[in-house]
Amino acid sequence: MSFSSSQGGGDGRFQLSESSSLVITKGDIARWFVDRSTDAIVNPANERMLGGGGADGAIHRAAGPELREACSKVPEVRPEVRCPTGEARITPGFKLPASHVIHTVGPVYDIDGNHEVNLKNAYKNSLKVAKENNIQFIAFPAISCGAYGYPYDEAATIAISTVKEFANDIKEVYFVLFQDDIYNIWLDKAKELPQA
Ligand code: AR6
Repeated sequence: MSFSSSQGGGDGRFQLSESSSLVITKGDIARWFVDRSTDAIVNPANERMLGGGGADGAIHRAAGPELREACSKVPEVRPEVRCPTGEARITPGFKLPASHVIHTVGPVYDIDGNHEVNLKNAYKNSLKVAKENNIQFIAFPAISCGAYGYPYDEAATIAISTVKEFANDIKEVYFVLFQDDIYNIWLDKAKELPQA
């Protein structure tokens, strides 16, 4: 793997199926890549899809203004909504090391009555868009665990189980996690996966 974690520490590698692995690592998702052609990072965006703070801000800064330009061309499904909560859209990565960005929108924990389903859908639809675009390597952040306020433990359960269920046909699924506490929770949850 070409990506090196910015904060050091060991990566956890787990088998999801015969053909897919899961890697839990620390670092900045805007710097992640594997092969620069069949790899994608997932952007925890908002429904407007024109940038924001957190990981979204870091991804747009690293990609350059062409990313915002490409996002602005994604058709609105209703005024100011290019990607409804739980759905996913794909663009090129422009100046990012990874070749593609899959934009998804997680639920705002406190105000979304359907937050479990919507968080699951954000992971599931990102993987679906990845497969439709022949992505072999995909990196997720902890969707909704920043500005959107999802409790880490609950989010980890949904993230790992959904990836386990829908990662087939993708060689490697990464979680690139910025915070030590979230990294440790994700690692513990992944250790519960059955291994051959
Ligand atoms: N690499 C990896 N993870 C990161 C990075 C990074 N460079 N930066 C932050 N994180 P958030 P959300 C972690 O707020 O909760 C934006 O303004 C962060 O520590 O980025 O889904 C959007 O435009 C946290 O664990 O996404 C939306 O409006 C996780 O990424 C809204 O925030 C997610 O935090 C989306 O909120």
